[in-house]
Amino acid sequence: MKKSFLFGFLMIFVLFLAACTEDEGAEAESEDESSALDTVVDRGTVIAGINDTLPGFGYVGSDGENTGFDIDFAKAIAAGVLGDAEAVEFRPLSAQERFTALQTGEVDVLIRNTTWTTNRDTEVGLNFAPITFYDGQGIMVPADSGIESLEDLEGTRIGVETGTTTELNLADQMRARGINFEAVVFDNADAVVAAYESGSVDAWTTDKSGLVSRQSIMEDPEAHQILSESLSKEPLGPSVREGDDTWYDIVTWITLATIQAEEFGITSENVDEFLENENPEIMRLLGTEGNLGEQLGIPNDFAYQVIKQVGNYGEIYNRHLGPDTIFKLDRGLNDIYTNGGILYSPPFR
Ligand SMILES: N[C@@H](CCC(=O)N[C@@H](CS)C(=O)NCC(=O)O)C(=O)O
Repeated sequence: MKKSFLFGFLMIFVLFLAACTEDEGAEAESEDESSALDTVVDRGTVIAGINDTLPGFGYVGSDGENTGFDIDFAKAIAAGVLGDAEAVEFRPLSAQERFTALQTGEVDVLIRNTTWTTNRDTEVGLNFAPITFYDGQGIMVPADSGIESLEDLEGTRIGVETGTTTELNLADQMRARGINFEAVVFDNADAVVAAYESGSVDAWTTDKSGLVSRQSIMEDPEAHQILSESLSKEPLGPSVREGDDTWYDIVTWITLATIQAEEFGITSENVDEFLENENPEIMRLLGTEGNLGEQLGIPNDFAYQVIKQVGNYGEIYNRHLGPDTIFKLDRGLNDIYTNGGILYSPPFR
């Protein structure tokens, strides 16, 4: 009697558990249903939140087109998902606007010198794809100011943009070193730089990439110097809305495809020859064997399209920041791990 009661109770419990599991499955499905992937495919374009004030990273070129390192990663997503690197709509966003634009669905992806931090990953509701640029915060001062270190900034006014990690790091670092200064806060990069160039602030600070970039369009670039000290780690990369695993995986693996292609020596120039290659790892990457693209929900040749239309990581880097550009930025950490950097793709399998 007791046994059958126990059995009956267990059965009800098991059914209850199954119902719960089904509910979770349904929830996961409905999350998938609202994936940015469907929106992007229906619309026929990717909407990318970008910067249009940072030469080399995200800028409007002389032809009126958005161009730069970050812009190419947005194009890579369009190439991988839609087979057309030009199928991107660019939405320029200031530091303050960027997270709301992603949260509200105004943009599908944010690719705009944005630092991966805990708070952005949690409370702000973002998910970060792999880091595309390892950076650090720096400070720019007039070359003839005599300022050589952070300690020399005692009693100065320093310009900084609101809504950035820059603002927070500056406060942290100066407090930790007991340096008194006045932070003068602006809500866009042009305003900070204008204040600095007019002399109403003594120095200004942002990611070193941002300093180098903006220096290139200053009236007299030689008249300024970037202090050698770094105030922080600024790992920059694409981000998407939390809760959309499908889209997150797509943006992640498209970004990684550029890194893996560079490691394999596959470029936009030679990728067609690699279609005949019989190395299984290369075949899986290019989609000539296996179905990794289909597993992601995008065409199987996604990596081929990314490499062919946009290039591998090194090509993207060199096109905008490398030795043939005004920036001539050393690869440093932003090199493949086999070449002294820390770019490393998990396996395509
Ligand atoms: N990486 C930092 C800073 C990014 C940032 O937004 N920097 C400013 C200063 S250069 C910028 O790009 N502003 C562009 C603009 O306001 O147009 C972060 O994610 O908070």
